[in-house]
Amino acid sequence: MRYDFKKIEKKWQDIWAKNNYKIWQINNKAKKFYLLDMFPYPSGEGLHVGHVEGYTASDILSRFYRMKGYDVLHPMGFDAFGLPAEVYAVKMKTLPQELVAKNVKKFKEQLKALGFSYDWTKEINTTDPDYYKWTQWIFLKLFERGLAYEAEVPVNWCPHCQTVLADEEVVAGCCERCGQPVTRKKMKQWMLKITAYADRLLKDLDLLDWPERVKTMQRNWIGRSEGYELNFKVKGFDEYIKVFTTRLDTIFGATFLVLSPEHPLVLKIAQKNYRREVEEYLYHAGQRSDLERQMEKEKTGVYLGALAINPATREEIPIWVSDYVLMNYGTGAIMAVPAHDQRDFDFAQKYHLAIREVISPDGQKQNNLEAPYEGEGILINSGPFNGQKSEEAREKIALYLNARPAVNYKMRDWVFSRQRYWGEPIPIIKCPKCGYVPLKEKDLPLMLPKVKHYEISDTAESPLAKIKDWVNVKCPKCHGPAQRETNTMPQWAGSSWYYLAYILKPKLKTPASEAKKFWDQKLLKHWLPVDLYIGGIEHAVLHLLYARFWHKFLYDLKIVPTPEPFKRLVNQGIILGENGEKMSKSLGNVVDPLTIIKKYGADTLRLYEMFMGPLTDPKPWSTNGISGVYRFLLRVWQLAQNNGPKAKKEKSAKAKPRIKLTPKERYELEQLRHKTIKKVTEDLEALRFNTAISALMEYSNRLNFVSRLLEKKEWQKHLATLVILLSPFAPHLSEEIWRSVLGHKNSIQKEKWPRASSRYLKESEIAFIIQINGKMRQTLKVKADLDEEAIKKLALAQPKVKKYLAGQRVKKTIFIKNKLINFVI
Ligand code: ANZ
Ligand code: ZN
Repeated sequence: MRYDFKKIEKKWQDIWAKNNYKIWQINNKAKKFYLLDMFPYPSGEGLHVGHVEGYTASDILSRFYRMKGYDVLHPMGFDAFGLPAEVYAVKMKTLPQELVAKNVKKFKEQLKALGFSYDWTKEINTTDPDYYKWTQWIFLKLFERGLAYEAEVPVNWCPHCQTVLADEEVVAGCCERCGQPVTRKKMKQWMLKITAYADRLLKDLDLLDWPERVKTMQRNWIGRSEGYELNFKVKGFDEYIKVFTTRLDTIFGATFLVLSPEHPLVLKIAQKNYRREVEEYLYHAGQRSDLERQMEKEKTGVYLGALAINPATREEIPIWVSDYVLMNYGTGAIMAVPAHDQRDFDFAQKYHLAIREVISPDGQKQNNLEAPYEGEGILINSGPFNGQKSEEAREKIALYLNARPAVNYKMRDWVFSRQRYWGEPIPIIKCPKCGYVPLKEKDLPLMLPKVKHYEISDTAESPLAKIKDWVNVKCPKCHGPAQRETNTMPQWAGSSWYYLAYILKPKLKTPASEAKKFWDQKLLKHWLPVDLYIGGIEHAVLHLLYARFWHKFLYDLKIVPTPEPFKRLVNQGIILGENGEKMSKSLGNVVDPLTIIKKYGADTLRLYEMFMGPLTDPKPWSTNGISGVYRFLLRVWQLAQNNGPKAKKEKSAKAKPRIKLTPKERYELEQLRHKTIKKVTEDLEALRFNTAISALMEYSNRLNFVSRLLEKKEWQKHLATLVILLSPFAPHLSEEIWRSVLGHKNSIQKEKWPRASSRYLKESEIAFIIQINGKMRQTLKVKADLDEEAIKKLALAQPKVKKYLAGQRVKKTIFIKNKLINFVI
């Protein structure tokens, strides 16, 4: 029989689907495993090999843990809001709704064609009104607690995508999506106060079994910084400039102050003769985003004509304005210490400002001021603090000058509105009398109306603003005329809680006014936290930070029982093109998983992607590798065909007499069986898929070699073990052999995962005894089954033995295999 993978794979996929995936459901109150994949954005392009990599890994583990008796949650859904669908729908003159439905259908077909064991009864889609009803509900709760607010803020504006972008979506000054430069604009925006959770988001990273790299990225993104705030008196004004510094120990070297262009005191204290220049500077700075400002190498600034008093030295120092100081960090003003800070140093050099060293690496050496010394050291030129260590001086100077400890974060509040159509409507009504009026829970979902035109007006209003009968409503409070918010939520909203939606899928239709019923505590307590989350590194700070924030918020509402959503995170490595470069259309090195499935089958693709190398490593595609894996599966198939009970019957007429294995050979084969069980089990637990596959190949090679020499019963035992261990990787082939060849009625998936017996795992090394004249002189660890010649050689090389035998003649040697050798002298 031919290995007709097309027929086999289709057959089992249909059977699995027919019983509504009940086969994947196991009830076990005591042992659960929640295995989450990063759900895809259903683009028109379909699955790529990177999806297949992560999804195969999690599918293998799901099957493995089910066979180990765990109640496994392994769901899939679609993250379908967002700009690409909208842009594409406009281009194709269709509705995003229809486009998404089409793409989801295609994605599901592809996922099924890979044999993934998803529980499709838990499928979710972020654009389903029953789903976004709850996204809107969470927003209302955030609003209720003051964590969602509207503010006029300078935002990143992408002129190409015509929408606001979160800081996280701006990469090196350009739009993450389209690559065009981002500009600055002041706009009224909905914001989420993620900064209120900054400390907890930082601290609780310690609870997580996540890649250190991702944790570091989040730590840096949150950017906690401890320092002090203190006031500088402005000469001739009743005003103080408050600065934030992490290096209060350098204050005796603070030779000027710098204000951010947006600092409210700039125009107040600028002297008359300097005003015009200052105003011009402010205008130009206003055109540039924080990011552009920070990336600019050449520092610019102007003098305000005003002076401040350094509280430590009592000197009068000039006050400047420059855009290297950001308004939305610290206090928007700094004390500049050019001798010990690169930016201040550059600025002072350019504008010939005083540079005074106050920290010396060793208390003696001076730096000649060719470059700033930014490290810690011993204070010099610092009055009563000379000779102190910089780390210690900070606290003392703070007491001396009355400076307050302060903590700052790099992270900003999350800009949460988008001026586009294809997103969740924000459930807020703006009433001229009552202000912001949230929708009542019973009025959720606030449905996204259909629109004809997707263009954005010059005033940067969302396409929803043009649907007057949707926008104009009665105020729920005063019943006067009011208007709906027309911005929509960003793409990250729906994905911030989707792992909860899978758990609650059976309750998704609950009316929002019965929220208590929806957030089923029994279900949530059973499944949370997610035990293993597999996905790409690209979500290290966006999705993974937002989801943690929402989870913590829901934890505070006592809706979720755990402080963190994802206990363990694993990032799969990127799959590169055959040439070792990143797969891209322009390089022509993109591999389409469907082509591979057609040519070799899903089992081969699954197995190959796991065999390429460690899951977390980047690795290049190899066509050779794929056919190697295919040949392995083909051999397993042939192995089963040649030796199954059926095959035997057919051949019985001309059967040759079989030569049996010796008992020892049989024992060794049994040992290999147990060793393979142990190795595959341990490798799966540690996500070492590639080495598990190697072990299976080794076992199957050996079986191939001896298969004709085994009794039927024994043969079946070995074949069963092989296919059970193989079944998480290559589920179709294994199921086919299990049922058609081995004749089982139930799915292989219902089989218990085998256990290795320690009896067979004994070290094959033995302690060999060396005697001289019958007296034990030494034991020697050696491999089992060595012959006399080999043992003799080893024994005679031992120093101890040499000593006893020195100058003697060995009359006789007695050798007992696997036990002892006796030299008679
Ligand atoms: C004096 C000083 C001396 C500083 C020195 C550094 C070195 P992090 O670690 O990033 O928090 N700073 C404060 N607010 C700023 C703003 N809005 N825009 C730009 N720079 C700002 O850095 C804190 C340091 O960055 C602060 O400490 C301040 O410069 C500067 F030898 O104060 B420092
Ligand atoms: Zn009103």
